[in-house]
Amino acid sequence: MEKRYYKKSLMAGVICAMACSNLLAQETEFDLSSQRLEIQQVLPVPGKKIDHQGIIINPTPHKLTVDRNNMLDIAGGLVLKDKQEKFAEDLKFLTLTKKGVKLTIDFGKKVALKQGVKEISGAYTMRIDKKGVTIVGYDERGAFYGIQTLRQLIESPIAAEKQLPYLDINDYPDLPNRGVVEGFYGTPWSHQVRMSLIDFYGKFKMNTYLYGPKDDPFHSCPNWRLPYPEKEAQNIKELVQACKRNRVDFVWAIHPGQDIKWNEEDYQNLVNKFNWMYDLGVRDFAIFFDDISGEGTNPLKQTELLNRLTDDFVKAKGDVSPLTVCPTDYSKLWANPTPQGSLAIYGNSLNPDIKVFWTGDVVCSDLTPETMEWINSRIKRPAYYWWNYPVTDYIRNFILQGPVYGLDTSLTKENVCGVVSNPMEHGEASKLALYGVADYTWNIANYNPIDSWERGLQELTPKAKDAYRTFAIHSSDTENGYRRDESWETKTFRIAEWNEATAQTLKTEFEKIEKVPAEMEQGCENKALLQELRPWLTEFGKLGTRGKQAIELAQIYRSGNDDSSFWNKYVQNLMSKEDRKAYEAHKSGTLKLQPFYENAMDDMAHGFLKKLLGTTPKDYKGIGSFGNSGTILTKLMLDNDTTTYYTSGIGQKEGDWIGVDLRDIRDVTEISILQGRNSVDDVDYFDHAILECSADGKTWTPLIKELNKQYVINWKGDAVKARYVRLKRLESERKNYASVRSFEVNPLHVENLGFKLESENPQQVVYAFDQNLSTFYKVSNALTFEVPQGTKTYTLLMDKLSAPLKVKQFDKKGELVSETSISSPFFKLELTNDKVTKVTLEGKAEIFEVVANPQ
Ligand code: LOG
Repeated sequence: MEKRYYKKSLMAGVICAMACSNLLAQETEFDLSSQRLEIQQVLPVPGKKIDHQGIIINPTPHKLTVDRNNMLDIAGGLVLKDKQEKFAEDLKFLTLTKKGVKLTIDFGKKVALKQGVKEISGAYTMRIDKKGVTIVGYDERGAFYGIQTLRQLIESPIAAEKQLPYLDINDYPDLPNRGVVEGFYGTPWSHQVRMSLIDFYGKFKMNTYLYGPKDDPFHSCPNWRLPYPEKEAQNIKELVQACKRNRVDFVWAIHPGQDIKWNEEDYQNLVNKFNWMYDLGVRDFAIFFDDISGEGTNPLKQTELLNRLTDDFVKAKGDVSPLTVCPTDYSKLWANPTPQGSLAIYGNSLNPDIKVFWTGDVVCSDLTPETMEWINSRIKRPAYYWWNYPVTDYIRNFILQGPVYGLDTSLTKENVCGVVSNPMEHGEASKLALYGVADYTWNIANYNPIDSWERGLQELTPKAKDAYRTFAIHSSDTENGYRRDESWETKTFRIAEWNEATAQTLKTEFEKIEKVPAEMEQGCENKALLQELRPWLTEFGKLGTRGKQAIELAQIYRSGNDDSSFWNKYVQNLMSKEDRKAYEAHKSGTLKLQPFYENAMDDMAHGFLKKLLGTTPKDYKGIGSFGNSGTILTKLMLDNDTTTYYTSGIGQKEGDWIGVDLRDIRDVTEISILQGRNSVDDVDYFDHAILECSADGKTWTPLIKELNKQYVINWKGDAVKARYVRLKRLESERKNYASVRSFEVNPLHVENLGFKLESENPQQVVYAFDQNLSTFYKVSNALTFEVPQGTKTYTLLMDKLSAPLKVKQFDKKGELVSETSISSPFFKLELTNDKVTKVTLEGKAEIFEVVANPQ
């Protein structure tokens, strides 16, 4: 199901507001000078890399004391004393022998008490000394976690020679519920990926896997009432078994709300389904009421159902755990805050054993004490945090590989009863984030985002860590969603701020990026991970190449003495329509790298044309009041392509505006704007607006005082001196994004050119003469233009030519004066004599500009 549109129809404004959390800081009066920069507000990632001195254990243990002077030699194997005979299957990573060093494993309240193990499920101690290795768990799960710690210790660099240092660990989880909710829209995980992930949860001490993929029809509509077909049922059985092996609770969730009837029949349907699932081995259940509309949203009915199921199903079975629920009001964004609201109803009437999900202030948001206080006071219990990260179902062209951060480190289980991450449909590529989530939920106060991420990279790609790290650091941001920091070690710049050392460093980084795809193919042993990453790696490599070439090009540009070579290399390094499509489908580097490339190319094009013209070219820049108004995204309304558009990416509000900066004060006589993503029924536009202009960016003159529900805006009038033109929102109820397909000021018309033209496309031909290199005209057969008096030469700036182009010069009588054939995209055409009155270009070409010169 396509996420965004689904949401739009069901819950207006949900998605539009979900991205707002970090960006709403843009309230203040807009500073036009800051529009020159990429304005990207993201919080930096906290923490730093630590030297673990050869011992890598994730999640970070609470108490660990090491005596490096004494080592236990395990090269000869270990003699197992598994006091309760539970762990034979969990020790395959060890060599077990009949004689040698002892490994004692035990658990239970009594022995735990003696060893000082915390009275918490999952707590354990591990001691290594001359007597051997001793693991004591508070419960079976605790002992299992002790074994995971031992395994990681043995895999750590310190144990390379099969020697373990003497040590003492006393460890326990901070939160009782830690793990993953497979709760995204899109292709559910494959069975294989699920099995691999379940082992991953066990290894890193996560104890919960909630099964609830939105696009599993037997979890949600239309088939929630039906049993799983045989194959799927068998798979679920296997998942339950895999979870058991890994001491993970397999929680099967149902999503019945879109068509549930609050009657006895549907109650029975639900119980029947739960019974079928019970028969497959499921002992933990959840009901999700998120993203629904209609009758199903009724909180009284929801709580009634949950309470009845608790009594008649959960308790009656005896071996089923308390239920978990995701309420319809799962985020503060639209939750009714009053004592009559659904959350208060939950608080007052829902069985206190039932865990209640919460996604925070918006759908994808940080976990803060404030948001927990807000929800907990209403539902009267510590909520269960559903963290919508690294989920990408609302930005499927991204693959999020950045650090796990935005989770407050002062929280305890009194504030939040658990945290589950909702990952990407790319299960293997989600492991990097899950490694961090495992760390945070286990040891909150000591959570160090950067360090955890560095360890995660090493864990996932031990033989290609550097390559994976390079990809990951530049593949963290969402561009238009839950913003994440990206490329934080990289400094980019504008061509005008050139500094040789910075340029060299950036070039080296691009060269590194170029090599990443091959290095990952070589060194990434997890082929399933590689397969998920591959389309992004391919695009990432190309970004490296064009970034590097942009810097090489800048060197020619700055030397200023080889126009032909500059232009040839410039067009070589332009992204074609196909390149853009491919990049758009698998994006990375959106925070710094691609903007560097775009800005560098545009700035050089502008400067180059300025030199050729001797005056400022007529291209202009997009500006506005939104967080992304200063970014390359505004180019989409200036690209002469009405199928692409700039979008604010956050909800509009009073006073918002979108406009252009003409770079110089000009006589403005005509403006054409296409608002919205279409001109028929789109919601992403200003439905009440004013069109105005300004010379200084401070005093604004209205051109059209009031526009009501107008997608197409045209203004013509007496010349007004202005540098800025904008469309500003007036009072309105609307909270959608704002989008603009096209924003043209003083569009050039053939009749105003001052010379005659013969062309195949009179609408477009002006783009070859508009003193603007961001537009071009495509010649399919021929273009003829009249030579104005005094012109001596022309410079033709074209895209790469697929075949030679003929240039013919004619005199007044139409006689051919000369003919040349050209194959370079840069051509200086000298007119043969002053009798030449017409030039014809014959062939196929994309002409960015025809520059006429008097010399
Ligand atoms: C859905 C979830 C989806 C996520 C991110 C919850 C509770 N439900 O807005 O299935 O993956 O957003 O797009 C959601 O978050 N609703």
